[in-house]
Amino acid sequence: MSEMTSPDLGRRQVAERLQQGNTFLITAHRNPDGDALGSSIALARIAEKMGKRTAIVVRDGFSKPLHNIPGADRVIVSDILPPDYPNGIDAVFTMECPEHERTGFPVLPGPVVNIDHHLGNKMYGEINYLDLEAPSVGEMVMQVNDLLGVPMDPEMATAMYISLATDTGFFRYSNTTLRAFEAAEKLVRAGADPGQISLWINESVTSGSVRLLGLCLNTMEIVSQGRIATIDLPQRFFGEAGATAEDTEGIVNYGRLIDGVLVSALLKEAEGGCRVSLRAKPGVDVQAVAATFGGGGHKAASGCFIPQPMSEAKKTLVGLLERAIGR
Ligand SMILES: [Mn+2]
Repeated sequence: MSEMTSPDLGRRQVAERLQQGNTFLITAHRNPDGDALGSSIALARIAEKMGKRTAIVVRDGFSKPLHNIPGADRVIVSDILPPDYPNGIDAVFTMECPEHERTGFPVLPGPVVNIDHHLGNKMYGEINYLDLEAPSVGEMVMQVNDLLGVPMDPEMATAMYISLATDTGFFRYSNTTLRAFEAAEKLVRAGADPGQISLWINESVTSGSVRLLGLCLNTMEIVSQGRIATIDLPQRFFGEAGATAEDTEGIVNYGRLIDGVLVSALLKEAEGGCRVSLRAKPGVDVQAVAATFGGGGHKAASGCFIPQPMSEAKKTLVGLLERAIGR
């Protein structure tokens, strides 16, 4: 639990735990994205190739494109952990969760293996493999596998590639480092197909999600001398668009497309307040803003819940964002 824990030590400990245990539970953060799912599926596949038993359980459903990840059909979406939990489980892997609460499950203390690349991770695991430089958690899993030497197959490589591609915005964001390209090279060599994966992820959304995007874009406001874009998603839009909760992926990014906009915020109406997604251009830290409401994420991509009605929450949020931007 020491703050001195280096990624190298964490990686070794994760590899050892996979070798020593037999039955593993893998979970990830609520509203799982491409990295949460890609890293979970890749880890399960590695463990299974080692002859271990695994189950992947996440709290919320996910967007249609992510169902194209080979192995997505084995991800269990459930409000509860398996009935035998924690009996007979040698480790619970929490993928991409800065706090164990982020899983949405009552994860008990004990053999928790925390694998993450988020700033502000609480180091709550028995093993904490935290690598802030990692382009994605799936890339961290790839590095664990490099230690284990399990032969990479195309399915495993595809899950890891999807984690890498989605977390780097398909190799556009500032985490698109040399390390990200080095990982991509390995994964393509192992059978990941970038063109096919892009079709699966970028061009396989539901019609409802595009209609929902249209409704949301019409609400966009650009404030604070063009530096902040806000987008509203009231509950009624779901019915009007024929969309589901899984269809909101990526809407927040549209504000950031605009020249001069430094932060884009999506405010989703929810029970007792709004769920907020924040995306920033380099130089602005939205993680700090999300943290004031108990949320978190990365400097460039964070989320939180504001217990206020939409219009009020927007005012509060814009005030804090203006301070984060400065001037
Ligand atoms: Mn990630």
